[in-house]
Amino acid sequence: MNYKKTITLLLSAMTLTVSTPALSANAADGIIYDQHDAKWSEVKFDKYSTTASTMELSGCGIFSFCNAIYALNGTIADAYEVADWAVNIGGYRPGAGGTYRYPFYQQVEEAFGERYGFRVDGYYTGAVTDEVLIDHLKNGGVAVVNVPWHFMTITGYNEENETYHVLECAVDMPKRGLEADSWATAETMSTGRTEVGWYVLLSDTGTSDRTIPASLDLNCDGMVNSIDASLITARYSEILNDTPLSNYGMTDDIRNTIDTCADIDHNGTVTQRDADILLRWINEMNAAGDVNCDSIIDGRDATAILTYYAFSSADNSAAETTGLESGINLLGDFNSDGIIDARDASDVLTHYAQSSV
Ligand SMILES: [Ca+2]
Ligand SMILES: [Ca+2]
Ligand SMILES: [Ca+2]
Ligand SMILES: [Ca+2]
Repeated sequence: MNYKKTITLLLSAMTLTVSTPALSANAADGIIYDQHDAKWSEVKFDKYSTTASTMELSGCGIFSFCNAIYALNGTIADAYEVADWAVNIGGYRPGAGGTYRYPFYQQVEEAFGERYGFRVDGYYTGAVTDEVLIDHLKNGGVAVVNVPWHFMTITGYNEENETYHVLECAVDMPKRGLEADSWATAETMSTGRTEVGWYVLLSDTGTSDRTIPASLDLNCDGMVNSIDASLITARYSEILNDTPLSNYGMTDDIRNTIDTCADIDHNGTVTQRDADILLRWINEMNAAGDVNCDSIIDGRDATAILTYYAFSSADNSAAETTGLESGINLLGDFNSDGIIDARDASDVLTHYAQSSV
């Protein structure tokens, strides 16, 4: 049992009273589509108008819908495909009024509901303070809302301070004053450019395909885990700084794979957002304790947790110890006490010993 030997050695090498800061999972609830991403200035549909017909200028209804689906259940709706469909049914008329909410929401469930795992629970002319909207948000639903000349997404309601979690797909648009992802008061969402006058309720049906694509095993080691996400981050950094990196075993083959397979949010380029989406999926689709995501909770996971803990306890900030750091962050708190430490490693081992008898 090499693992047990490793664990014993590591355990004896460290002081268990040193505690690491509590690590909590990243909510990663943010937007999936920013209509100001460069790609969307080049995607246009000329069926209704040949001017101002790009998705950058008129795609807010499409992007807000796609952002709502991602917030709802982590599924990435392909904004181009949705737009193309909506253009054909008259639900999206770029340059001629943008999204036509009624044809769009009367038909979108039939077209995409099963694949993206949602249903339309009705649409209403009304205000953000409507009980039906607040109840829906409290029950885990999301909403696309219409404000003057624009659509946005609301994904949550905080009863304590009566604020709404709002996703703005037109990032860096100061005239509405909201970030991509923010909490806003009922007053804000009832005033001026952010006054909600109509909303549609969307609920999760659990039918979307939530398998992580095998093509995201970027380093071809048979597992899609946080090392693959870290490779995306490293590649983004390479592109940004025009400097090659050797982190996480980066090679030219892996670079090519990332460039062709890792644009998860379909915005035309590999960025940190793609890595963040993969991390959200890793978090949601693997069991706590299975930090390397090979569907077995065993000594490998315990070793990774312990190695990470040993280095972080020693305050070794250069600790790129296992390559699985972000996965350990998300999945390493096996005993759910809010801290990732040697007890998790030990409990993983106990669990493994019991389940492998
Ligand atoms: Ca991999
Ligand atoms: Ca991307
Ligand atoms: Ca494992
Ligand atoms: Ca723990």
